[in-house]
Amino acid sequence: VTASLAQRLLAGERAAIARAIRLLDDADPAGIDLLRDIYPAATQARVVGITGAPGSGKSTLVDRLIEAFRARGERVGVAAVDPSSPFTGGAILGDRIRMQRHAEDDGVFIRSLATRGHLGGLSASTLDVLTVLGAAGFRTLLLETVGVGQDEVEVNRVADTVALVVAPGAGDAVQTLKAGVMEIAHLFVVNKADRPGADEVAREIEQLVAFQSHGPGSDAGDAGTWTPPVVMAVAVEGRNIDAVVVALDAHADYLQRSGEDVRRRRDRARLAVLEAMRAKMDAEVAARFPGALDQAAERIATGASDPRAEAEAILRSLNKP
Ligand SMILES: Nc1nc2c(ncn2[C@@H]2O[C@H](COP(=O)(O)OP(=O)(O)O)[C@@H](O)[C@H]2O)c(=O)[nH]1
Ligand SMILES: [Mg+2]
Repeated sequence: VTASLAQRLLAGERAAIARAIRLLDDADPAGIDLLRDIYPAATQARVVGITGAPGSGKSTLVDRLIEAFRARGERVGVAAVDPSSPFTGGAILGDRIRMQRHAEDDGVFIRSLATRGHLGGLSASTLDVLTVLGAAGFRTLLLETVGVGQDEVEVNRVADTVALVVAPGAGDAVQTLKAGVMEIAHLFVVNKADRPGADEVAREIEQLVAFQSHGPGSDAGDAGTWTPPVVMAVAVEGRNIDAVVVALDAHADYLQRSGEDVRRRRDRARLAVLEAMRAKMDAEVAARFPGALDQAAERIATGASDPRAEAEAILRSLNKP
């Protein structure tokens, strides 16, 4: 008797992981059945978002974090939605060679999501990949996303912990943080601490954190509040990675003590349902009423109708058998 795909996946078999991701990508009905069988196992994983501007050193840091988590025996899954990521072929050759040491490690699975269309945008397929990897026993999932606006807010909804990577010399690095991005971070990594200006960047971030220490990133609970730590690192040399790991673990502890982990898991489930609904509705409208969206758009653009009325009309026709 051959084991089912779900069984092979739950056992962490690499070929089964790749096949599962492909089924879900193709919206194969077998993928939906599979999800039902593997979903409970996936909820055990913790998702760590690594975000920040292109070039700040996210992929280099991810590479070092893989090393650190592997050293203590954890299996690590990586999903990279950064189009400039070495994981996705966008970087210099040296980086890619460095990654290859993980390619032969069964405890590591790296998946690039750059070819998905949206630049860095999280999509249903991102959530699916995290589910598959979590179910396959990768208990720590690193999600690298390029830090441009909306995606950083999205990563906060998907990840349990978000680390924002900032590098000195990025000009308006701290200015960008002030513009609302910093609320989503549970941890700041001032990377490239070998470069001038790193101390100053760290100090400025610490001041900002102190100033708004009761923001959404530091939800009050029975276990008190969380104040995002600021950690300096030199990812390229593997310096101070231990401190980043300590901070990540401290946040995981905080989530558990405060019950925030349950809340975040619920939020993530809600997002997954909405994503699935949207995808299904899109597909159904396109299949059953091709051109309906274009016609609606035309009527709205010419002032003959409005978006709500058109949405209602499309929903009504979808509900007809
Ligand atoms: N000087 C210095 N360079 C680094 C450090 N970390 C990464 N880099 C370099 O910064 C560049 C961008 O790194 P990468 O990890 O691809 O950044 P990403 O776009 O945020 O993923 C690469 O050339 C890295 O080698 C660091 O700590 N110090
Ligand atoms: Mg990258």
